[in-house]
Amino acid sequence: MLDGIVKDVLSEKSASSSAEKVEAAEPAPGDFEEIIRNPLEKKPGFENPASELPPSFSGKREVEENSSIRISVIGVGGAGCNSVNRIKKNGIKSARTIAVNTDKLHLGVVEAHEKHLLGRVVTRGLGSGGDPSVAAKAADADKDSLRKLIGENEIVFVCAGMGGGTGTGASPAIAKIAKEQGATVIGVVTYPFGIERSRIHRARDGLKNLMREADTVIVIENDRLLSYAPNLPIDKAFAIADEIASRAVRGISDLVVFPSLMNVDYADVRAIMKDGGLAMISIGKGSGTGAGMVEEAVSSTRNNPLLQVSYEGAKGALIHVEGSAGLSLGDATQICCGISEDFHEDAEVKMGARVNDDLSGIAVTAVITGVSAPHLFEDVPKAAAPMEAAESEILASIL
Ligand SMILES: Nc1nc2c(ncn2[C@@H]2O[C@H](COP(=O)(O)OP(=O)(O)OP(=O)(O)O)[C@@H](O)[C@H]2O)c(=O)[nH]1
Ligand SMILES: [Mg+2]
Repeated sequence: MLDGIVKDVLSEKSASSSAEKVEAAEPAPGDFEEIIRNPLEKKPGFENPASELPPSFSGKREVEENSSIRISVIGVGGAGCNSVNRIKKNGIKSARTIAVNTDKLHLGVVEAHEKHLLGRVVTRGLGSGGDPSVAAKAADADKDSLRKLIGENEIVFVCAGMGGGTGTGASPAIAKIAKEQGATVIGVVTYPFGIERSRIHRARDGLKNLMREADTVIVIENDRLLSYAPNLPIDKAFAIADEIASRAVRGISDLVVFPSLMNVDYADVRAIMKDGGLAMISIGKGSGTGAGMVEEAVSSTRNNPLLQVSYEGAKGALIHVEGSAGLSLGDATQICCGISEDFHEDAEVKMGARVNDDLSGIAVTAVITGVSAPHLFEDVPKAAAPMEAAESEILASIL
């Protein structure tokens, strides 16, 4: 099945510029394979003049009015802003979106409730030149305006791609400010492809810094995406990573803000995400009914983690089960038990269940905290094997 999807993907027109990248369309709800297939359909560009953006958090119009839970999603750098763009275009109602970048051009083409050009005096809107220390200086110079921009929140998501300059260097400072102002801070970051070489070093340091400031950091390994679809063009792989980040954020955010069949409240999310450390996300699906559907949902969720980890010892999980009107609490509970069977005995596992009539089966989104992935922090071997042609092509399109 995957082969057919990859073929579909490769026959699509490829996007290479950042401006094109941000226009990748959002997929319909469904399983991981659908996420791979759907980001490829292009939508016309959008226009979002600054004058239409809400002036402040209190001025936000699209966020659910009854909610007393304030959630902000901050995209930092190119990848982070692309994720936020997707989250905003997917129509999030439970959170405010903020795009932050040192690159004025890219900021101009992304959609968000609010935008901030980072370190205007340091970088003059021209980007960080791939240097995290420049981005850290830019964040430091903008400390006061960032404090105002971020404001007080219950939950703040900080989205970024680790390995470049801006997201890697500025995310920790932004996470720190959000936390100082009272939020539970959840990082959602991608880890570069193995072939991005020097970026791996930067990513490793950036991830360590971010983990120091955020409560939980969800990592999506780009190499894992390619292991599901090895020949995927790079822009499609990024569109998929952005969609997965979008699902993680929207899943958690909607769970807290909107009532559902089985509710998860802010205290639940805080209990799991507070000091959650390294986390991973996995997406699964189930079709049919009864035991067969439960088994499929459990195995497809456990078998497609986007971070190479062992589940043993995992210390928490937030599992969101969505299904059509036939979804029973019994089935949802069994799915949850199956996914978490070998977690640490004191693991805190919370389940949310929601009826979604747009779905024909069951869709599962699981965020699992307290996992360990030592390979992310190991030194990258200096004498690497010669690059394959396909690898060089990927590298050329990233740099
Ligand atoms: N999810 C996602 N990841 C991306 C995208 N573009 C690049 N990446 C990954 O994110 C890493 C950082 O790239 P960017 O976000 O473009 O870098 P930046 O933070 O803007 O940093 P500078 O441009 O160097 O200031 C790259 O090494 C890639 O692994 C994207 O569109 N989506
Ligand atoms: Mg950039």
